Amino acid sequence: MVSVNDFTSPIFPTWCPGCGDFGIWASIKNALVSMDFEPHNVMMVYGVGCSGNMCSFINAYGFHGLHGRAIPVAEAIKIANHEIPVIVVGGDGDLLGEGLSHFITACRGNPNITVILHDNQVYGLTTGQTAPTSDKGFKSKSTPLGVIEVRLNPLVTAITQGATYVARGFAGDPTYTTKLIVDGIKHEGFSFVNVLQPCVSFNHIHTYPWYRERIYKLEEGNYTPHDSTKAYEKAIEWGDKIPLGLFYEENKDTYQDDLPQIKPLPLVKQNISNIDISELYKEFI
Ligand SMILES: Cc1ncc(C[n+]2csc(CCOP(=O)(O)OP(=O)(O)O)c2C)c(N)n1
Ligand code: SF4
Ligand SMILES: [Mg+2]
Repeated sequence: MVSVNDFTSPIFPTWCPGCGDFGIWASIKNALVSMDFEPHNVMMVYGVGCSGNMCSFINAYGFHGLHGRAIPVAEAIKIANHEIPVIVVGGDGDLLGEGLSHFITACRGNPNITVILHDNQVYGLTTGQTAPTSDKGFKSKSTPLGVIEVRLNPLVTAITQGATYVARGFAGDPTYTTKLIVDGIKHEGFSFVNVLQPCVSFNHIHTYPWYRERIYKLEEGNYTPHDSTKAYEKAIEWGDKIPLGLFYEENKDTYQDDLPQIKPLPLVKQNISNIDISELYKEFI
């Protein structure tokens, strides 16, 4: 039996005390344990940021690449071996700024991977610049007079671009976030879990108490997550009331399902010892 300790690396996190990343860290480890995965059969891919630094704090296979490029790496890993779970961890700057086109492409393609987004509405690691999810008017080092653009809504983007599992958790409620992550990993297709994450150092508006006064769970009402129009209506709710939970889910073929080359066996298990590339090689000499 695996335990949380199996997924905990010897390096204690360097995050600021009280950072919401601790709650997401706990949620991810609890999810992996509850699904009975082992560190050697899970693949984690990280963006660059405070969020991505989790690469050093989780004991599992990990890839810490370039800012904004975690999703294409994860998709390639899934194509190479579609038998292992592939999980992306990244920030709002990483996944929705530098990496936005990859995020949209993944929503459209439905690769069977899970993306967990630390939504703190700032660039934490680089000490507090505006992120795509910052509210209009948010003052930061990079926008001292306030952000001019309207906020990018990650849930709306995911729902309207075809993502097949779209959920929102809160870093201050790791038990609930764990459940959303587990269900996301179980989902066959692209699963997206946006996690509201207080950044105690650089976002003094969206604090734990600010969220606690506003959040409620979708399942407490009469909500079913299979209608994209209703999901959109819930996804734009932001202010006095902020919904958490599963906004949308649907089943359709995954990117991997549409690749005949990997149908019989994962790519990594295919025998390549008697493939003759000499004819192909001649084209390059
Ligand atoms: C190509 C590139 N551009 C910019 C940077 C600098 N950089 C490092 S982390 C970061 C932003 C991190 O913000 P976010 O993705 O929201 O993660 P957080 O730290 O908030 O978890 C930036 C701009 C970089 N490393 N690489
Ligand atoms: S800067 Fe913000 S996001 Fe980064 S570790 Fe500190 S509190 Fe967390
Ligand atoms: Mg951020």
